[in-house]
Amino acid sequence: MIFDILTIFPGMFDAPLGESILGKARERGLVEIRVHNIRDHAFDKHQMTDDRPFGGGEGMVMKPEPIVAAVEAVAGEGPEAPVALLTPAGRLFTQDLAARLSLLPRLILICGRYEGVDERIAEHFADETISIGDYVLTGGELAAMVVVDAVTRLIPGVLGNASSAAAESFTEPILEYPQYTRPQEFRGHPVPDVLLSGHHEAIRRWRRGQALLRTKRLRPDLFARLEISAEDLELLRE
Ligand code: 6GU
Repeated sequence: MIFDILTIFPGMFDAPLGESILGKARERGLVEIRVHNIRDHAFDKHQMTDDRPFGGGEGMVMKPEPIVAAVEAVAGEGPEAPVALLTPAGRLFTQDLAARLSLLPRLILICGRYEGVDERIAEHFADETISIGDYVLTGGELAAMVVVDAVTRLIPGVLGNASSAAAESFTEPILEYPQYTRPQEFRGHPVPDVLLSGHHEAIRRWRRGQALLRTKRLRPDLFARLEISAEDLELLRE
């Protein structure tokens, strides 16, 4: 899969996408991440990429022409690709959307700055708007990295297993169960006995119960969407 990232801060992408699983996936050719400077497509002598908002108000707004020029310049360099604008005013990024995006041959991501991007980009030139959560970042760059990370780990081969988690259309909306490793006791805090018992069935049930309880407490919104089995009910009562 190819990611084309359009940004006025290309330097932000230098280090973070070269390490660990993402770095390996790139080395192995499973993903290609290309970063493009929107400023290279600015047309005036000062290479302006933003301007004052029509109607007045605080902050600056990203101009449409350099963004569209950048999209058009990269569009030809590879397979057909949808264009997503990263903005806090976008559609919420979920595991579901990550799974759908991971099936694409290529994705073009436009990083907006937080004050805003001329609305004609979202309206007429982007196929999708994406926000990564209900908080405000200074720009879409970190959000783009989040999207690249979450999508890349779903590409077959990236996590070592050849089969695709993304191909499975359904991911259960539940939080992970707690994990422990050595030492068996750390500063007076022991690992739960059941994990040392060797009883695989008891461990499975304990993990399921912990995941259910944790989801119920911390994420009632997810818990409400869970399909609760008879065993789940039993585990929740314990
Ligand atoms: Cl995509 N951009 C900005 N600036 N802030 C955000 C965001 C995006 N998603 C959540 N907060």
